[in-house]
Amino acid sequence: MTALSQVNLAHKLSLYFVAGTTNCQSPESFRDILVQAVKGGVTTFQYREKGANALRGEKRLEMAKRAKKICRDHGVLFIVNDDLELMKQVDADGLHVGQTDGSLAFIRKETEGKVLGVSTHTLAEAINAVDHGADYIGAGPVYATVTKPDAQEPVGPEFIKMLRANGIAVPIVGIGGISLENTKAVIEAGADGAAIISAISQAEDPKKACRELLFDILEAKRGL
Ligand code: TZP
Ligand code: MG
Repeated sequence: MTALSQVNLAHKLSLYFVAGTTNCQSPESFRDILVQAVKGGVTTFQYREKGANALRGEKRLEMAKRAKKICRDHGVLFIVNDDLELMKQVDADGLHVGQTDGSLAFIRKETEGKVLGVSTHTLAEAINAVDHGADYIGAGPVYATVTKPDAQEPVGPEFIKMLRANGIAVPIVGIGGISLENTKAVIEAGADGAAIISAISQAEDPKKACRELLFDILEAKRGL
């Protein structure tokens, strides 16, 4: 990735909404919330379909296509979680994987020309992700979260500061328990963006929540 495209990616990751239908009341409300979120200023969206009632097969493919269209219509980067085949089928902008989603060397090869994000919880994982060509890394959970039942211990914003101090230069998004209460602290610690599920998907007014989150994120990025 060139220096210029890395700068663009860092900007594009500013307000990073993550969701699937199971984070919303129904598939219909998922679509509705995604539309509200992109109207509210989300810059990246990750389609993450997880859990017992997650859509599978054709339904999942159809929903991914719809989500991609909503994103494209609003200039929002569209990333698929975990599922390399789905990423290819819908020609998403990129893929996001965790530490147990397969060989990074293989995944990097299969995602050539796409944005690749990797979740990390330790410095060693972050270095390994960068060495394998990750375009950005997810760092977290920053704060305690109830959204991911198997989430590890929170690392706090200090973790992001530590990654920067140790030379991790690729764009970083913080994830886990991020809300209006703490989003500035995540950016001030050195993150380029905040990845959020519940503070958007469970918000009374997702569009307003996104506007407020983005305002705080951009202010923190400008050092205000
Ligand atoms: N990875 C680490 S924490 C988390 C994921 C997917 C869940 C984030 O959800 P929320 O609701 O924004 O805490
Ligand atoms: Mg995963």
